[in-house]
Amino acid sequence: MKFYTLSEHYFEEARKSIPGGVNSPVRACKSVGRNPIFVERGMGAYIYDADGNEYIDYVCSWGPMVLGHCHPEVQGAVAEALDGGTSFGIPTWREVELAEKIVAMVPSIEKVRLVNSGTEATMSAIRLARGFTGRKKIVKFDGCYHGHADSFLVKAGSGVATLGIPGSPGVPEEIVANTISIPFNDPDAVKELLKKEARDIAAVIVEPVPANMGVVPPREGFLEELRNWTREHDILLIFDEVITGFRLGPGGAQEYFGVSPDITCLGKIIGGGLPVGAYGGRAEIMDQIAPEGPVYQAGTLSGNPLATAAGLATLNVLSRPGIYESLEEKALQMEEGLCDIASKLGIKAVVQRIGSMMTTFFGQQEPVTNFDQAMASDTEMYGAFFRNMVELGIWIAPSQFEAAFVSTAHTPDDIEETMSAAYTALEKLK
Ligand code: KE4
Repeated sequence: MKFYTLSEHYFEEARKSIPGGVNSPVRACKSVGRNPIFVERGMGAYIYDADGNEYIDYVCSWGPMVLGHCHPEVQGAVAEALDGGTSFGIPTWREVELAEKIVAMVPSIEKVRLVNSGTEATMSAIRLARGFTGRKKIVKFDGCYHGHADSFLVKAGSGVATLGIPGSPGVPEEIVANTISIPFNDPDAVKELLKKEARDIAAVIVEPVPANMGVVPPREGFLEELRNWTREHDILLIFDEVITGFRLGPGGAQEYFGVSPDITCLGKIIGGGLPVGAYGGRAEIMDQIAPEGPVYQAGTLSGNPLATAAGLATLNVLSRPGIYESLEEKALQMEEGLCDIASKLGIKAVVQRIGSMMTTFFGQQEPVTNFDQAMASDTEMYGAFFRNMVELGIWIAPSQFEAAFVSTAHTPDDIEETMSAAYTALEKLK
């Protein structure tokens, strides 16, 4: 039996000075019916809460910790950078090294601008697209989440879906009037829209593998069609690879599917756990960004010495042979284990995985291909599963509409232990 005395006390205190006691809504665990734990530290695939409880971690900070916690090369790189200072607001060579690494790994990127978060990357990317095309409208897909910039809070996924907030107060309708959201995986909806509005559309932004309504893989050919139709109408295609970047492989989803966007947004893994976002693309587009061009974007801590050190160390490790094959093997072991348990216990659930990210949708028997279907999942069951797994020492995403991530630090034994916990957790729900 676990105790959460300190976590409970910390949460009570936190709510007195931080809205909801958290600095990002989904951490509050509201949708899964329990209060959050407060983490003290992490090591490898494990995290430890304030009361000393140990968990195998599949949230991995929502994706960044693809090498697990306290990877020696990342820690060492940050420690070394720390000796030289924390921020200058003056160019440093390591920013160029990280930029060059991103250019080398991501097929469609010739130039890249570093920022501090995924939200900054996506909001800058749509400003750039509007500046480059002279058009106003942006197209997104229901259930995709691109961060919390005003333009994106329309039928968004992640915390917006988790908390069931239709959009968000404070976002003027004039802003969202320029954002069109249509169903994912629906070629007819795309064709229909482009027929009517193509000339006013600056960009289509998409998570090439949505992971913010749970993991919903693109239908065969959907991304290719999106690429062809946008190119046909001189509309920029933006891949939001904040999650899939360096997660699905060195070149992310665009390499995995062989589809080349005009602009790519990155985050999470490229900071190795420290705050880094980035957006990049062809030089002719990126050279529109100040001070080279007229589209303004800036940031005090962009390219921060510690964050770029952590990011560069992470990408260097990920560039080594065998890394993604090993991630694939362990993630497959987890997917097969979960499917096996659900069928043994006769539980309605669908496991959807690409690479080392996956979601178990409860109450589903057919593949989940879009947001409406995802929203029909049994979130009550997910919450009960989450609570049982916490008691059994396994930390998964506190939301049905997120992904579980496997890191290089997870071992086959960790996965095995997780599967026996999942069996116990689900058996209790029968
Ligand atoms: P950040 O601003 O949170 O760094 O990134 C925004 C973002 C952009 N694009 C995609 C595809 C994303 O998934 C995100 C952020 N992801 C969520 C979880 N899926 C962050 C977790 C949270 O909000 O606390």
